[in-house]
Amino acid sequence: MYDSMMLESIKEVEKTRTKRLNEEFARLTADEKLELLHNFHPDFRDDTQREVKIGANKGEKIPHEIADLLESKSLLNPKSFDIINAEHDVDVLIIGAGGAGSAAALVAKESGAKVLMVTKLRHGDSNTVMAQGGIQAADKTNDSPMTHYIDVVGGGGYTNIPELARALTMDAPSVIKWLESLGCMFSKDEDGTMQTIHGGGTSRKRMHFASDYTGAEIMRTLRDEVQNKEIETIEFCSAVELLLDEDGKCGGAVLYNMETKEYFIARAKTVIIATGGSGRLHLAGFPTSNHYGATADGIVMAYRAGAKLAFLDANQVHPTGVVYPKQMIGQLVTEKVRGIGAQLVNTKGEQFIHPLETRDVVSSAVIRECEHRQNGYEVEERQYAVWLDSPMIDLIHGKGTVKRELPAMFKQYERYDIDMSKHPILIFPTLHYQNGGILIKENGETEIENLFVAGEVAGGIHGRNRLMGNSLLDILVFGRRAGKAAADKSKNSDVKILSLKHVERFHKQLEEAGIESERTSPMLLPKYHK
Ligand code: MEZ
Repeated sequence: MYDSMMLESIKEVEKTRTKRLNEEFARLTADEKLELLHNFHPDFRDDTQREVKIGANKGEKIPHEIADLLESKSLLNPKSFDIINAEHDVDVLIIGAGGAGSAAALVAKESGAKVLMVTKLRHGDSNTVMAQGGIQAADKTNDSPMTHYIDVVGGGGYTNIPELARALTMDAPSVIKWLESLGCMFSKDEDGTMQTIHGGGTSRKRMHFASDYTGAEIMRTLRDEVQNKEIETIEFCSAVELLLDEDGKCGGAVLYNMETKEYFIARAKTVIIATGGSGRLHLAGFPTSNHYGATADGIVMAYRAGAKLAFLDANQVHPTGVVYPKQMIGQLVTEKVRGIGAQLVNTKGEQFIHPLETRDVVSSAVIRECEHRQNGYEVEERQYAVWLDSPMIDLIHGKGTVKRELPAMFKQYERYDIDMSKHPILIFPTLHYQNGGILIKENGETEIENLFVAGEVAGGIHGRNRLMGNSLLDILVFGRRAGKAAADKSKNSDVKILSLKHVERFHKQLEEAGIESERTSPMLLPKYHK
C-alpha cells in the first residue's frame, strides 16, 4: 500500500502520461551512451574494483568481492586430504543443476555418457527460474540469426568473442524447437503462432516467452526430462575443488554434502561446471535478483585449477529492481514491463531515457536521475527510486493486459495492496547478471583439458553487457554444446592419478603474494549473519 507522499508523487507521473503516450522518446547517440556509462555505471567506478594479485588474471581489475574469494584459501587442506577412494566414477560429472547443467546432462546422456549431476540446493534452484521476461531466437520471417548477432554484439559494446556470439545466435531457433519438443509451454496466439516482443537493444521482436515466468517454465521442462531420463542427480551436494592429474587434466571433483557436512570424491572422465552467477556477493553493495546459491563457486574452483577468466569486471545491474515494498527489495521487475509499453519517469513526471535502450545504459540513466540530478523519490534515507509507469500498458493494449501478460508480477504486488495496472511502481537497479566468467570456446571447452563450462559462469559470449533473453538462450546453447563435447571427449579421456597439487601450488602463490587472510572459498552460501 502506498503512503500519502507516494500517492502525491504519483500525481506528477499521471499528469504527463497522456503526453508521453503520444510521443516517441529520442534514443541516445553512441557518444551519449558512452558518456552515461562512464559517469554512472558501477563498472566504471574506481571504488568497485581492484587488481587481483595471483592466478591467470593477475594484474587485471575485478570487483573487490570476487577478488577476495579468488585470493582465499581452499576449504580443504590439500596436503592431508584423502582422495584415493572415489564414491562415484562416471563419464561426465556436471556441477550445478540449473538450466545449463540440466541441458548438458540431457545431451550428454543422449550421447551415451554415464552422467552424474550434483547441485548444492535443489534441482532447479538457479538463476534460470528467476528469469522472467523471455528467451531470444531469430525464428520469424522478418528476422535472421545474423540480425540477432548484430544486436548481441552491439549490445555487448563490440567486445563479445565473435565465435561465441555466432554460436549463440545460430543455435537459437533449434533451441526453441527443442524446448517445444520437450513440452515447454510458450505463450502463443490463438492460431498457434509464437508470441514475440522486443527487449532492450533488439531490432526485431524475437523475445519468446511463457507469460512472465519463462525461466520457471523452461526449468520445469528440463527438470521433468532429467527425471524422465533417470539421470542421477544429487541434491544438497556442492563441489568444493576440482581434481587434476599430473598433466593438468581434470578428472573429477571433491564434493561436499551440505547436510551431513562430509566430503567425498567423484571421479569423472570429463567435468562440466554449470554453477551460475555471483549476485549473492552483492557487488558494490547492490541488492540482487539472484537466487540464494549464486556465490561464484565455479569461478573459484576453476581459477585455482588455472583457468582464465574474462570480462569479470563487467557486471549487469538490471534497471528495474523492486525498491518498495521493502519485503521485495532487489527482486526483478521484468524488462517485459518496458517491452510492452511502460516508461521510466522521475518525480517531476519526466521520462528521462528511452525504456528499451540496452540495460547498462538504462541503469546508468536511473542512477544519474537518482544520485546526480536528485529527481528520484526517497523511499528510505538515501534510498532513491524512480517510477516505472506500468498503468501505461493497459492504456496501450487494453484493460486487463497487465494482469494477463504479467500475472506473476501482478500477484507479487497485489500481496502488498499495490495494483500495478493502476499505479506505477518504484524501482532502482538490482544486481542481476555476471557478464563475464570462465573463458570458453564454442563447445564449452576451457584451457584445462577435460574441463567444460556452460551458463552464467562462462565468459565472453555477451561481452560487457548482455541483452535481455540471451541468458536463457545461452544456458541452453552452451549447455547442450558442452554436454555433447564432454560426452564425446569422455570416450577418449585418459586421466592419470588425481591430486590436489594445484591447490597446494595456489596456496603457495597466496603466500608469495603476501596474502595472509584466513578467508576460505568457495563461499557456497551467502553470509547474511555477522
Ligand atoms: O534475460 C534476462 O535477464 C531476463 C529475461 C530478465 C527479465 O527482465 O525478465
